[in-house]
Amino acid sequence: MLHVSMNRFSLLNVLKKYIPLGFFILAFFICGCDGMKKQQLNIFTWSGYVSEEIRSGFEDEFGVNVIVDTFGANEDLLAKLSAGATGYDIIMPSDYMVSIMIKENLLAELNRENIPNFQNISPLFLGKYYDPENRYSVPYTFGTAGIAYDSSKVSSDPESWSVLWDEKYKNQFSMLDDQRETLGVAFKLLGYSINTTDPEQLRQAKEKLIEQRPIVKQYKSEAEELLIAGDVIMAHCWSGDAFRAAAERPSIRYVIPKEGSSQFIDTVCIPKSAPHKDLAEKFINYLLRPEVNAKITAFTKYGTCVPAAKEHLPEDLQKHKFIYPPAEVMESLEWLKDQGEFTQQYSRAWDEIKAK
Ligand code: SPD
Repeated sequence: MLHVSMNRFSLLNVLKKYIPLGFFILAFFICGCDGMKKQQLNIFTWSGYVSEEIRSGFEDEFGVNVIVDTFGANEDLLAKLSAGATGYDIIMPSDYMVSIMIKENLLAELNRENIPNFQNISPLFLGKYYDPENRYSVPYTFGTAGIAYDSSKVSSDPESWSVLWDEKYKNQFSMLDDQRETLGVAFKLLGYSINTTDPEQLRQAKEKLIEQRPIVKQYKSEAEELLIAGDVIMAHCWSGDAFRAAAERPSIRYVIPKEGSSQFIDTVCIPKSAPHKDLAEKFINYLLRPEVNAKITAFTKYGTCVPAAKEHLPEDLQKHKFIYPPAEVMESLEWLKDQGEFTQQYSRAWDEIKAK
């Protein structure tokens, strides 16, 4: 009996001692876990643009989670942000879309003090028309649009955009699912600027693409997937994606047709609505480290805007012709520009083409 009551006594003492600790642990799990939860960086970018190595490298070093979501055209990115999407910390619009987003008040100003590696960027890629003081954007990569083709299946090397109207290739090629780029092909074929705002020239380009519609296998921005799978033997394609496809299928070549084409700089920006702006600036600074930036080029196969990154790249990637076309080809390239109100007319024409 005595033994039992002593046990009760000591049990009571134990409870008195540990109940407050139990409450503390419970409270910690209920209230504290949120504070302990890893921060999350949400990236909205082009497919094939942020590798697993870049993603996990940042996660491990900064103790955060990184989520990557993708889009296939600048207009899709704009539509999502304009519709009120607020979760993204990092977005990657191209040149002309940066100027549209600045006008629409969708971008946050970058605090350069948090991005000391900004100094690693070549001045060649700074101060461009779309963001003259780079207050909102840093360059990520650069490239061109052209035709990727499987040289083992396409009888002669394409020289002109007109090959994409050749009935012989019916259902064997794809076009970019991108209104400015694809209208740009028709403008160039007709001898116009890709930035024309002449309604008659736009009408002709629209008719040209409507005429082409029945022989197009697919409109797809991720053309490298179709080329690698052998679903198409030719594709209107961006240079890095053609390069990635060629790495998998060595018979794939890339050409910029004689009529000329578009060139672009894709950038890194922070939306005004970003939930984690500080973390986003850390990420931008990380991307601008030469050794990290070299990994971007090695993965995306687009050009680097950080000259010191080249020291970390194999010689082939430092001067490959897919990335660095010869001077005479460069002269035939145009930058897509924000054409203000006329953009609606491009969109209307594009919708009509796609609806056919
Ligand atoms: N797979 C990555 C594709 C990136 C293409 N950016 C193109 C911009 C065109 N204006």
